[in-house]
Amino acid sequence: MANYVKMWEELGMDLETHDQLCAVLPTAFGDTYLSQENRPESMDFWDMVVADIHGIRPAELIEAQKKGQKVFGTFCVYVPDEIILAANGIVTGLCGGSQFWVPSGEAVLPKSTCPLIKASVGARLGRTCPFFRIADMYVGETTCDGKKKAWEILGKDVPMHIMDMPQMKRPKDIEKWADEIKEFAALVQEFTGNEITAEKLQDAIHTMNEKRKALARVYEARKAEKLPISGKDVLLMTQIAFFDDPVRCTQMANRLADELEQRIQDGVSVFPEGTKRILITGTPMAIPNWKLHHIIETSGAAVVCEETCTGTRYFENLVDESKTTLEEQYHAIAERYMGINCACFTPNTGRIDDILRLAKEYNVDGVIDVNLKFCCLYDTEGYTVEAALKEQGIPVLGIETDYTDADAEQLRTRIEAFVEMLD
Ligand code: BJ8
Repeated sequence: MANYVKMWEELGMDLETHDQLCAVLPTAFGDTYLSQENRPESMDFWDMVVADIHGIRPAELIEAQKKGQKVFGTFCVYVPDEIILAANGIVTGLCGGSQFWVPSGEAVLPKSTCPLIKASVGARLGRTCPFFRIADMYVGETTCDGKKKAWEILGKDVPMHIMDMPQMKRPKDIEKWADEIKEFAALVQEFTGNEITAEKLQDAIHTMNEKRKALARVYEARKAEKLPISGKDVLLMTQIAFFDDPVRCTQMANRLADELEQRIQDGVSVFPEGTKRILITGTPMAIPNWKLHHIIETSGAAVVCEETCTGTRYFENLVDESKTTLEEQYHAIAERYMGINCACFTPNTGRIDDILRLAKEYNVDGVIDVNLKFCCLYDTEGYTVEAALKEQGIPVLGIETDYTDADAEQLRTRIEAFVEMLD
C-alpha cells in the first residue's frame, strides 16, 4: 500500500483520529467480505479500491485538480452528474456511511438527525475523510429537512450550491426542475471556466447512460435462480460507483457482468439451493454501511435486489440521447431524474409500483423495508409500502436501524425468524 500520509497532511486532515478509522476498516471489510466463499474474481477491483479507499481515488482527484479540473461533492442521486461531466468537472459522492463520523456530526446537529446526515457533516467537520477535503464545491439539494438544515452548517465551511428540488411531480414541477438544472449548468460553467455545449452534454449523457446500463447488467444477473454473486458484493460495487471515474466504473461493472453471465451459464451459485431471496427497500446504504446485508446473508437468506439509492434508484431509467439542443437536453435530464421515486415526493405511488415490480422481477420470497433511524420520510412511507406488499401476499419485515452495532444481535434474531417464517 502506498504511503498517503503527506497527501492527508496537505489536505488538513486530523491524522491521529483518521488513523483510528484506518485501523478498523480492514477488519470490518475482512470480516464482512473476505470471509465469503467463491466470490467472482472480478471483485478484485473493488477489493483493491476498499483496501486503499482514502488513497488511490483521492490521489487521482488531486492530480486532476492540479491539471485544472474541479471536483464537486454530491449527496443525492437527483443531482445530475451529466452537467458536471459536460464542464470537464468530476463528481464524487459524499454520503457518510460510518458510525465513526457520527459524533463529530452530533457536535453541531441534533442527535435526532438521521445517521447519514450526521456522518456526512461529521466527516467534513472532523477532518477525517479526504474526499470531503478535496471537493472544491458541495452540491446539496432540498430533499429532506435534515439535509436542508445541514447544508447551512456545511456551507459555512465550504462553497455550497443547493438545488431546489420539487416536492411533487406534476408537469410544472418537471419544468421547474429543468430550469433548476439549467441554472446549475450556468453555475458549473462559471465555477469550472468551461463552457457546456450541446455536444459536450451529449457525450456526458452517453457516458452516464453507459454506466447505468453496466450497473443494470450486474443487477440483471441477480434475477437468475442460481445466484452468481452475493448482495454484499453488489452493494460494494454500487457504493464505489458513487465516487469512481464513470468510464472505469462502466468497464469494471461490464467485466463483472460478463463473469456473472458466464457463471449463470455454468450453473455457479454462491448460495445453497433454496436460499430465500430478499428485496431490500428504503433508505440508502453509503459506504461502509454493510451491516444489514451482512446480517441477512449470514442468516440463511440472500439479498437479490435493493430498491434504494444505493441500488435501483441510482441507475434505473436512461436520459434520452436523441436531443440535440441544450434546452432539450436539460428537459431530457429533468425527465429522467424525476423518474426516481424518493420518499421526499408526495404522492409517491411510483415507488410502490417499483417495489411490487422488483419483487416480481427478482422473484423474491420476502421484503425487508429498512429505515435509517430518524428518517421521518421513509419511516412514514413504510406504512404504505408494507400495506401494498401485504395486499399482494408478499411477506415484509420493517426494521429501523442506525450505523452502530448496538442492535446487531436483535436484528439478527428478527431477521432469522423472518427467514424461517418464509419457509
Ligand atoms: S433521493 S433517499 S439520496 S434524499 S435517509 S438524508 S432522506 S433523513 S438520503 Fe436520500 Fe436523495 Fe432521497 Fe435518495 Fe434525509 Fe432520510 Fe436521511 Fe436520506
